[in-house]
Amino acid sequence: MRQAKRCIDRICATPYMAAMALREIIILPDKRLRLVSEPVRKITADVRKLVEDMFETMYDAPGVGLAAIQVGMPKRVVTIDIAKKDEPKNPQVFINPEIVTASDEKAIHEEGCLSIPEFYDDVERPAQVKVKYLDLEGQTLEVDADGLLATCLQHEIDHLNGVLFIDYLSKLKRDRVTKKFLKAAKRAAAE
Ligand code: K1U
Ligand code: ZN
Repeated sequence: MRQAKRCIDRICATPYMAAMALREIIILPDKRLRLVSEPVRKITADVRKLVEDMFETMYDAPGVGLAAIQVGMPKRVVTIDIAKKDEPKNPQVFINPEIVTASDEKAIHEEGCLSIPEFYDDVERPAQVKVKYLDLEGQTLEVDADGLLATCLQHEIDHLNGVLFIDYLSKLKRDRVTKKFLKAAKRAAAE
């Protein structure tokens, strides 16, 4: 009897509960990181599931941002949460984000990338950006960003265009990092 009840519960729950899932983050030198992602044409259940999974993957990593291509999906979808540890979570979704304006003023921030683990370096970018995007309801919104949000938005929009933060570093540094990750990938493949 107990067994039968469990089965009924499971059948009832299945259609409504698409559990969030961790997705694998792709790592340098995976060539997919150089793809230009496609715009989202319609916000479908698949897009909503992708966003949920991206948040779970980003929080688990942990990271403050994630672009869909980092989980192997070449779609123009970005998740960000720059809330500090002692602040409530502030999950933000940016679909088809575009930089509308960028300030002449520049700012230097240390950046990291979940696709280039344990490597950090300073990058100079516009200090303020205005970004136009769609939310999950398909509404067009704009945000004026500065500080970490401006840096993070620019880093994630770069991912949508196949650009990595190491592209802003000297050729010497970029080659050194790329070689290190190439070696690690070869070692992993040989195991
Ligand atoms: O896109 C990514 O690879 C995520 C990346 C975003 C980012 C960080 C810093 C500057 C620009 C863009 C990360 O989240 S790296 C990890 C990280 O910065 C972090 C991890 C835990 C707590 C706080 C920050
Ligand atoms: Zn990154």
